[in-house]
Amino acid sequence: MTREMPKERGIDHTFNLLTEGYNYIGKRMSEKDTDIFETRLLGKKMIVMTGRDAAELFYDETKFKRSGALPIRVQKTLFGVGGVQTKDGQKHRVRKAMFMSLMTDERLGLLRAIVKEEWERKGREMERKGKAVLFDESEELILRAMCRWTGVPLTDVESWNRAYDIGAMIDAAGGVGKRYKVGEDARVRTEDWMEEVILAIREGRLQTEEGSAAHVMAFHRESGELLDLHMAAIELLNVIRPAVAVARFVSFAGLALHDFPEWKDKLQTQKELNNFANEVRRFYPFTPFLGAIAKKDFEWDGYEFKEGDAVLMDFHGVNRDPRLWDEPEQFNPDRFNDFVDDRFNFVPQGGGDPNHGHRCPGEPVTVIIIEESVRYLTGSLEYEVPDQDLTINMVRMPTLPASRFVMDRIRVKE
Ligand code: HEM
Ligand code: MYR
Repeated sequence: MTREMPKERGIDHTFNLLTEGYNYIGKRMSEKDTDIFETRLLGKKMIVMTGRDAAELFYDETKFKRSGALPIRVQKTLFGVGGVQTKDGQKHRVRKAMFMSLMTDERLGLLRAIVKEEWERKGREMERKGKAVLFDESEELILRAMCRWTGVPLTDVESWNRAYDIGAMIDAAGGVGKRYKVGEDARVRTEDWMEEVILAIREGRLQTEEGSAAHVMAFHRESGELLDLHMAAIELLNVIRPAVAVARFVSFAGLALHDFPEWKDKLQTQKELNNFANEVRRFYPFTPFLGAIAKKDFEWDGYEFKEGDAVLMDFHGVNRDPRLWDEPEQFNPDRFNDFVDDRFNFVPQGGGDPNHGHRCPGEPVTVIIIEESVRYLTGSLEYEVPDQDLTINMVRMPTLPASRFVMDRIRVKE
């Protein structure tokens, strides 16, 4: 027996999504007491799903594909047109393996050491300034660290502008008008930069370490052929850009230390630091949802899906689902002491297995950057948090504290 899917009435609800942001899906799920509903977004029928089981369904590659799922406006700002995010099947596997090969213990250990060094440099810089904005400083710091780690040359003269451009690409994903245009232009400039780097490596003008992302992207082959220059540039940027996006989590971590100061002294062990980083990824809003397209007709939980149906999976909702999390609205890193990860119940960067599906390959990079930032902020830096607007606008996607977390009277501890 099939059952009827709850429906949102009306011609189109894009306006509601844009004016309700992160709250749009959760509000309707609770109003309708459901894990699934049908609506119309951007003129198309859309099936919206939430919950752990829906996340598992979303990652079933026999049922869903990604090609055709990602709006071109998101590709032209955030992800790049035609990169790994849009591929399916064997093509995706081969491309994805290239990203996974960057994440060895040795390479990740190197990244941690680089991020630590960059924080020491940044601490002195912030001390000289006296007052600084954590979000902006983190974007620049992470870009420096990632350029060292990936083998991309970056001069002191360009680091702030490049970081600004990459930040604009991320920020534009959910923006319209000027915010979108600024991000689109920033992507064009940044892809040109990445193309120059790949070309210089291929022509032997730039030496890079084997195993570094720039080297891997420059020489990766598919069916015997090097990636075309533009695609290699997009994929190299698919390593650097999302790491810069971690600046959002770093400023949320700063906010957490401010709002829940009892944690400052509790972060002694590596495990405590790791729990804290994970709770920051769970608690604060980042990835709202992702889309996919049904590959065939099938039935799930009594509901009928038709080939070509577009679905939207609510990742934000899973991280705060009261069926999965005790008191989800409380910030409590200790919850990760006995948390059992089943790949679909904690999904700040997607779910499933990163080797096969589309789950983010960059979770270890993300966690390392958050951990080392929190270690530095709590262990090596003294600062005050002046009066400012720290509210998180839940309508804006992606969001961050309004003031971007201003710090004052900054001092490096002796
Ligand atoms: C994919 C989030 C950091 C590289 C994804 C996806 C999400 C995500 C939601 C899509 C999952 C899916 O399509 O099923 C984030 C967030 C980050 C972050 C919120 C931190 C702020 C990173 C880092 C890297 C990275 C640091 C690289 C070092 C990628 C790549 C993909 C991806 C290459 C595409 C994977 C694929 O399509 O197979 N990320 N990510 N991400 N992420 Fe991340
Ligand atoms: C990255 O740079 O790849 C990391 C961030 C990926 C998360 C996706 C967040 C999308 C936010 C806006 C989508 C709004 C579409 C209306």
